[in-house]
Amino acid sequence: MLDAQKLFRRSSRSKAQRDVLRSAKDKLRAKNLRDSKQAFVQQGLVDWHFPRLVEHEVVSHQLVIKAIDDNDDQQHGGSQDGSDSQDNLDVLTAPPQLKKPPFYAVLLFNDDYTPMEFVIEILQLYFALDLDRATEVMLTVHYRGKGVAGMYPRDIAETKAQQVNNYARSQGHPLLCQIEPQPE
Ligand code: TYC
Repeated sequence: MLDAQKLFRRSSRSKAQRDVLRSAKDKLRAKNLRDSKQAFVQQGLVDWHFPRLVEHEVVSHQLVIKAIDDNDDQQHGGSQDGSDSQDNLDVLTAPPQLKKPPFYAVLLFNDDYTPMEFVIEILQLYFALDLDRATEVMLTVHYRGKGVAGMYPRDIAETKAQQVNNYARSQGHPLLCQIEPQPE
C-alpha cells in the first residue's frame, strides 16, 4: 500500500502522520483547491487516483476528503472510541471560487430606414439609457455603422437582442441587433 493510502487510514495514523496531514490541510485551506490537490499529490500525501477529492470539492464549497479505504472501520471492527462512521471523513472548508461570467456586448447596426426616434426609444426601453445617452448611442450607430447598447452575461445579452429584433420587426423596421463576446 502506498504511504499516502496509509496516511488516510485513520486507524493506522501515527502522531507524526497526523501532524503532516494537519499541516497539509492547513495549506489546502489557504490555497486554491486545485493547486492544493496538485501539491498534495506532489508531496505524496494523496494519490492522484483519489477522485473523490474532485467530486466533492464543489459541494457547498466544502472539500470532503474521504479516507481511501471505505472499509477501514469495518476491517477494524468499527471505531474504537465509540464515535460513528463520520470519523472516517475529514471535512475542510474552502473559500468559494467565483469567476465573473464572460460578458457580451449587445450591438446595434445602422440601416437607412429605421427612424432615429425609434432607435432612441429602443435604447431607453431595453437598455435603460436616459434620453441624452440614448441619443448619443443612436448617433454613434448612425455615423459609425454600429454601437454598443449594453454589456451583459450571455443569456441576458441574447434575450435583449432577440427582444429588440422582434420589436423592430413587429413595427416594420429593419433595425439589426446582435451580440458579440468581449475579451476577458
Ligand atoms: N440611419 C438611420 C436613419 O438615418 C437611423 C438609425 C440609427 C438606424 C441607428 C439604425 O441602429 C440604427 N434614419
